Parts: sequence; structure tokens; C-alpha cells
Amino acid sequence: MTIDWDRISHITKVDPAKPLPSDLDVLEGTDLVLVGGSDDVTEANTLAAIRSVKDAFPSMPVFQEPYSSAHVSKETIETADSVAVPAVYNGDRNHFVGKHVDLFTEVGRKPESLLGSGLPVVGDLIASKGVDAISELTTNVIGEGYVVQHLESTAATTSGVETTYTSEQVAGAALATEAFYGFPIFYVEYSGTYGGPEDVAAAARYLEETTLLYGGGIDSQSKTSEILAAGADAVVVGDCFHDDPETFRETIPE
Ligand code: 1GP
Repeated sequence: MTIDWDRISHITKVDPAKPLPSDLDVLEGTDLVLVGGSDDVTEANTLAAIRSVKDAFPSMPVFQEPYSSAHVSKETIETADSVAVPAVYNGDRNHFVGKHVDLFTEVGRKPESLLGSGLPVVGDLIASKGVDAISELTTNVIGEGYVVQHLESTAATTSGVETTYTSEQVAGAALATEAFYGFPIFYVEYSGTYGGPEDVAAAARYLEETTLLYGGGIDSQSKTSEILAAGADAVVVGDCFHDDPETFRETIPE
């Protein structure tokens, strides 16, 4: 599925470890669903959440956002429209390099039986289906440049974030994303609290090709509007989707 980012201004973050609201119709006004959380996520609950959303809204773009290669399988890659993997600029090394190498190592894993056989490095998939199968899979895996700006969040703890960035540094990370790393998404993450428009405005100055997302504490239409007016392409709404579907409806832009 090709995503037309110009048509996407509201994204729902569905935590696969939390129960879904009884009525999924609440998702009607959202433009894209990201399936991911920071606690108790598994490959199985991720797949179940992706399928529930796809069953209710077959044309809804659904991305998986894993925090470990253990959440990613051939099935999740094939069921989700994309697998968006966070690269946390202000996190520890594991969250900018380590987990990514783990993930791609997993995808192209060399089977035990071929070790030491003198054969070139081949993975399970290459062995069974050829190199094209690997490139098909990796096409659906994209990077998201992240800055995690709320130190009290689980996202900060799990990604080894000890200091937040100044708006100037956020702008620098945005520029690095656009001009150097080439991730298609830059994400200002305030998970659990509202961070206001400052970082978004700082980042937006440098982003032309890159999609700018903001998430954290969005619980009203005025917050959505403030963030979009500051230059974000879309807001990401998480907590209130699970906790308060009525408030969630109010976050959808008109
Ligand atoms: C979390 O950015 C998202 O990853 C959304 O944040 O849960 O605070 O809405 P909230």
C-alpha cells in the first residue's frame, strides 16, 4: 500500500498489550494506525491487534512499531503495511544501532545447519525462497528518527533516554533525519504528556521530504490544531484511545 502522507493528519497508536475499546468504530476518523507499545508487547498480541483493525477497517493503513526484533516476524511484516522501527537520537546506542542490527540479523538469519559448510552466508528465507524474498520483506521496514522528550515515560526508560533535547537539538535531529539518515519519518515523542508546539515548529523548518509526527498528551481538538499549525504532518494519539474513546473522538481534526 502506498501511503499518501498529504491525507494523513491523525494517527492512532494502538497498544497491543491493552484491550481494544469494545466499539472499534471510534477509529473511523483516524487516518492511520500504529500498533506498538512500550510494555508487554509480543509478536502474537501485535499480530492480533493488526488483524482486529484490518478486519474492522480493511483499507486503513496499519503500521507495526516494534521495540524488539522478537515482535517482528514474516507474518507481522506481511500483515502490516509497514514496520516502522524507532531510532532514538537521544536514547542509548542499543536504540540507534543495536536493535536495528538485531532485527536485520534476525530477518536474514543463517540457519545452524549451514554454519561451517563453506557455503556463502544464506538465511532461512534466502535458502527457501531466494534473495528476492528478503528484499521484499525489507522494503516494508522503515526507520523513524525519534526524539523522546518526556523523561518520566516508559518510552524514555526502555530506550535509555536520560536527557531531553533542547528545541535547537530537536531541529538538529530533524535536519540529520532529512539530510543525512534519510528516515522517512521524524517523530517528536512526548508520550504521556503534552509538550506543546515548540519542538515541532523547530523541527518543521528543516523537513521537506520527511514526515513529521508529534505524539504525547493529545486529548482535545485544540491541541491537535496547535500541533498541526506548528508544522506537524500528523498527531499521534495513544492513551485516550484506550482510556476514553469519547475524548479520543475530540482529537480528530475537522
Ligand atoms: C505514544 O506518542 C504516542 O507513543 C501517543 O502519546 O499516549 O500520550 O497519547 P499519548
